[in-house]
Order: sequence, then structure tokens, then C-alpha cells
Amino acid sequence: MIFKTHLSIFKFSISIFLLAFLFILSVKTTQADDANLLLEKLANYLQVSTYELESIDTDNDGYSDFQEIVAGYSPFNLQPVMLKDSDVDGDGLSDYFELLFETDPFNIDTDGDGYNDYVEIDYAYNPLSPEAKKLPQKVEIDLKSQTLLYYVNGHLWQAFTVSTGKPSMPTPTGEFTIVNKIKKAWSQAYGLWMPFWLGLDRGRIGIHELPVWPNGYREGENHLGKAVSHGCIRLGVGPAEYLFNRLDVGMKIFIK
Ligand SMILES: [Ca+2]
Ligand SMILES: [Ca+2]
Ligand SMILES: [Ca+2]
Ligand SMILES: [Ca+2]
Repeated sequence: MIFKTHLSIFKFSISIFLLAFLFILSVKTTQADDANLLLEKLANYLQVSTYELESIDTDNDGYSDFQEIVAGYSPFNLQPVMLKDSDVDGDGLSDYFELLFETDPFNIDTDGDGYNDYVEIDYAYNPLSPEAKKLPQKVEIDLKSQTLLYYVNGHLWQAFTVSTGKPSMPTPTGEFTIVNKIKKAWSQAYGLWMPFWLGLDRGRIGIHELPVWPNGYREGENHLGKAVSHGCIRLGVGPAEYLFNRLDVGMKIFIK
């Protein structure tokens, strides 16, 4: 019996160890995938092979472009600044996103159309074309983590905390389409204002700013991150207007 207990504790420890190992492995793989993509983008920008990045030192700091990317540093910045924190041309777009979107990290307006790289991507316009071409946008709402993820051209661009339906009035899941936009919508059912309303095609729900009662009282920001709404997806002051100005009628919204 004692032997059996020991054996099961041993088996349990082994499985915990294996799980931890697999977790570390998956985190490492994700980082490596990210680094591989960035190396490919950098090689493409410099018009060299990824192999050659080991002998190139763009910013002349003594570390090769390859070493810097793998360690998460900007190969364009003489100072030891992380890729995601470095913005060598000062256009608002980090060196990390310059690589991902294939814009020029040393030029604030890669396509020379008068709009800087950051602004173009933020409004989902192609920063590589002087014509007003749009990039694909995608919105995903994750009920479990209470977050809204906004992707531009397949890259995660913004993440906002939301408040979705309470357990008795859950937010439905699936694929939805934006059917209307109203800057200040009135809810007849609940007697409150829903600023920056983006109406969805099913379930009588929408995405909107924290509601405001007729006496001017606004629901507290502390409700964000908690499932307390009547089914709608509530956003904080700022993020709601941001999305309202960037998403159009007809766009798909994925809720899971
Ligand atoms: Ca370097
Ligand atoms: Ca930049
Ligand atoms: Ca740039
Ligand atoms: Ca531009």
C-alpha cells in the first residue's frame, strides 16, 4: 500500500514535470517562430539571405543583426533598446512593427503619400502604397479573458479589456457582421445611452462604450474585465471611440 502511494506520487510528479516541460517548450517555440519571421522580414528589407544576417551589423554596436533579433533587440538602434520599444525614425511605429509590416524603419513615410507609417497602419491603410488601399482588419472577442483583439493585416495591433454578458444574459458566440453605427445610441429596453454603438446582426447586441444613464452617471471602468452586461460588449472610454472610427458596416466580428 505504502509502496503504491509512493508510486502514484512519483507518477504524479513525473506528469507535473512533463507538463511544465511541454509548457516551456511551447513558449520557446512561439518565441522562435516570432524570431524566424522577423529574421525573414529583416533579410527581405536588407535584400540579403537570412544566413548573411550573422555577419551584418546595421547599427554598428558590435552585435550582428542576427544576434539582436534572436535576443529581441533592435538591429537599427545603437543603444540596447528592445525591438518593440525602439522607434529609430520617430514615426510612432516601433521597429518591431516596421519589420512586420515591411515599412522602412528609417523613413517616417515609406510610400511618400504624406501620411506617416503609424497613422496608415492605425487606420488600416497600406503604408506601402500611395493609393488609399485598405489592409484586412479582424476583430476577435474572447469571452473567457474578457478581451477584444484588433488585428491589422493579420498582426495583433491593439487589445482592449471588455465587459460582456453576465451568466444569466450571456453574449452569444460565433461569427457576426456589423450592421449599423450610431454615435450615441439609446437603449429603449434599459433606459440608457450606449455611446459609439456598433450593432451586430444577431442577438440584439452591439459593441459600445460603458453605458451612461440619463442623469449623466456612467458605469464605472472597474466593470471592465467582468462579465456584467446584458449581452452587449462594453468597452472603456477611448477604446470604444477608437474602434468606432476604424470599423465599418459589413465587417465581421468573431466572438468565442
Ligand atoms: Ca547591431
Ligand atoms: Ca518607426
Ligand atoms: Ca517608418
Ligand atoms: Ca505613407
